[in-house]
Amino acid sequence: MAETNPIPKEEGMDHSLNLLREGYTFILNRRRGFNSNVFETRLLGKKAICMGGAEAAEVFYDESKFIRSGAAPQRLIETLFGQGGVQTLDDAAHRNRKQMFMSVMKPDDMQRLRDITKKQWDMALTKWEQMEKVVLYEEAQEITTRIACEWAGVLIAEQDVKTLSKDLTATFESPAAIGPSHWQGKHARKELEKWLIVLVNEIREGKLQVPDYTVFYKFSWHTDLNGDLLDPETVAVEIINILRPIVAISVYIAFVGLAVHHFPEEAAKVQSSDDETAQRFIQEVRRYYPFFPALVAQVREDFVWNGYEFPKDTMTLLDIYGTNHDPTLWDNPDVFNPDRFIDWHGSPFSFIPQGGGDYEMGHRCAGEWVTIEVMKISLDYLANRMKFDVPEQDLSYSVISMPSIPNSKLILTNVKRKM
Ligand code: HEM
Ligand code: MYR
Repeated sequence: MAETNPIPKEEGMDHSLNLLREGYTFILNRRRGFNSNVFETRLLGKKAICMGGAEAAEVFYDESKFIRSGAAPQRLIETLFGQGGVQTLDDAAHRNRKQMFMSVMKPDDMQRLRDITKKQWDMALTKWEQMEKVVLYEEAQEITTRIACEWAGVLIAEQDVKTLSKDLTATFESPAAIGPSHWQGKHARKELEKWLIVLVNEIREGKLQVPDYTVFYKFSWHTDLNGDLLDPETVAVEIINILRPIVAISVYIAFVGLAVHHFPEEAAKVQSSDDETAQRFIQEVRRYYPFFPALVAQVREDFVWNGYEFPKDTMTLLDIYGTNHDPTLWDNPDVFNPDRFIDWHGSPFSFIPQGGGDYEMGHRCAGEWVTIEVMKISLDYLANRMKFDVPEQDLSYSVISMPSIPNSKLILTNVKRKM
């Protein structure tokens, strides 16, 4: 039997309030305090192991050690994930479902996405030229709602775009909120599921026709390990797992706008014709700004790692923000420097804004390529295809509220297309 040491432990009954007070920095603060990448605390009334760094991420993604079913807190399921969604599955059931997601992420799908995204940005820019002020985060929610629906094959009437956009936004703004904002997210999810269940039934009854390459078609006709269609509730949950995160890219679009404004010399390096400069800028936005704070899993069976005992069923959190700001992995992690990605030789576990490891086998974000494509086009518009002023406003963003969004939501004035 390997020798074991106790995991450094934070004393006290429960630290959920500290998590709310410290937000993205909760795990990193304690990793520094204990001088350890692993520590134990209590969250949501339960013992929790928290860890961060590339080695910890690799263990976290080892399927023989951690499972996802039963791991996510109810408030996350009721807003962000949905009941029975891919995030909560393990093993063969997870792989079957994940394959459904990856089947809509092929090169042709990415080309369609790029075309739709450019069209939507062009239309938005034409509209913005007529507006006195543009609130970028809010406008981006509408752009991404339109992109999401068109790309996924979910038809939506013009007059419903705003409501849909607000409902999808509520599902990712509300998981960590308390009171009315949290209830709004739960309510929005229920409404979205009701709407989509009707549409899925209509497709299956032949009352609705959609192209066979779309998310809507493929998910509606996907079969599980037994060869059965998914129940309409689950299809609705999984279509929302496409629509919601595409709208969540609006948070990153606001941060791209902020980065273009705060780091003009870096933005000047980004040329429309040069994909690599855009790619580096986008990677640095995803590393530098806070978005997804941490992942949750549960220990599958007792195991020992680095001399620490992980008892079966223990809730375990992986520090996403802190791994992307880990000084042992990144030089000057708090400096915005896209050039760090020139000849970058990181592992799939050191740069993890959207999770780590493998797409098909593990839980790594199915939409990472979608996110990067939409962000690159958004960057091209913000850095190369338009001019605007950024009037006096509160551009700060909190590392406490999750998700973090610039306080002013980024107001632009005098928007003009660059010829
Ligand atoms: C999973 C982040 C956009 C679809 C994840 C995970 C993270 C993440 C951290 C969890 C990885 C894990 O559990 O190990 C983000 C961020 C996004 C984004 C920050 C920026 C907006 C997208 C987009 C889509 C998408 C655009 C779809 C078009 C998914 C799905 C999963 C997932 C389906 C579950 C994968 C699984 O459990 O196997 N995402 N994501 N995400 N994401 Fe994203
Ligand atoms: C998505 O919609 O799937 C992508 C973006 C979601 C960001 C949500 C950020 C707040 C979530 C708090 C989770 C706390 C986990 C311990």
